[in-house]
Amino acid sequence: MDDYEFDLRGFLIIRNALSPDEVAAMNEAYDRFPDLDNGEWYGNAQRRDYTKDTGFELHNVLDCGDPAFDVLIDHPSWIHHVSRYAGEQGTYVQGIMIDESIATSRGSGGHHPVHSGGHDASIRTQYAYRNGAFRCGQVNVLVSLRDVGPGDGATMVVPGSHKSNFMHPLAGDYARGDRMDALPFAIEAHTKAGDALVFVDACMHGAGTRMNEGDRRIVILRYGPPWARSRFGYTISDQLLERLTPERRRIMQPMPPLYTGDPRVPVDLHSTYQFLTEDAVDGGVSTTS
Ligand SMILES: O=C(O)CCC(=O)C(=O)O
Repeated sequence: MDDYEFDLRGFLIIRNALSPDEVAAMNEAYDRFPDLDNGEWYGNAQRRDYTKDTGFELHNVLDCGDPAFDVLIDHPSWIHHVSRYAGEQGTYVQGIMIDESIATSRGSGGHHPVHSGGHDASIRTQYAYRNGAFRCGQVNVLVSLRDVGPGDGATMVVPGSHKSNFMHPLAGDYARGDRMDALPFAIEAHTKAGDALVFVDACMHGAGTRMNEGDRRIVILRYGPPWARSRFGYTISDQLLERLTPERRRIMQPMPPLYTGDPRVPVDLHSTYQFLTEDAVDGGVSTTS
């Protein structure tokens, strides 16, 4: 059913993805965020609001220094979904990585203009299902830390738009800050604290205007094939890498250079990629087939 819904609509909602304790721990971590101006750093995370209306957006939050968020990296509620949809399964580049993680907090009047759509067809925004396998360029997981209902500025999606061949005629202008509240065919994704919205980035999305008082709190995780890289060039601190399990490190750390036999890449990292033979580790180029 999940595969059917994801293919049909481009998104699905996993209810109660986080436990109440996990939600509480992350809300406490939010409360510890310092007041930051745009561009300022908190550990290895940086406030970088997408637009003047999107609110407080702490990019690279997984590396802000607060371990409360570590559990998100490979959370059992969605790691199999993202691996299945964007993990290049069954190929020589099988794997998954997170290249962006953002803690957002948005107050009354805030919104996020609509963007993306299947018509773009860049590899990163691609949606594809071929020969029995999903080949998504990017899958987003948006985890709600507070209930998001009518008037709360919910994330909005245009169901099915990941397969669209045309740009939405009324998409407006992202840079101008056009709002998507009344965009035909767009719907709000209402969630409870702990729910996770999973969608292929190719599905048109954004967020409606928050009308209610208070702040919406969502953590955004962008998963993609392991060859992807951060657009903003954040590096991963030693502090984060040291405290992570090997499984979590593999998701956070970019794939090692392939086929180069680069002596700087530890052999145990090569061995995590099952397609590489001993020859490849030694500098050869052969792969298992
Ligand atoms: O803030 C939201 O709900 C939408 C976020 C969004 O559009 C994005 O992460 O690309």
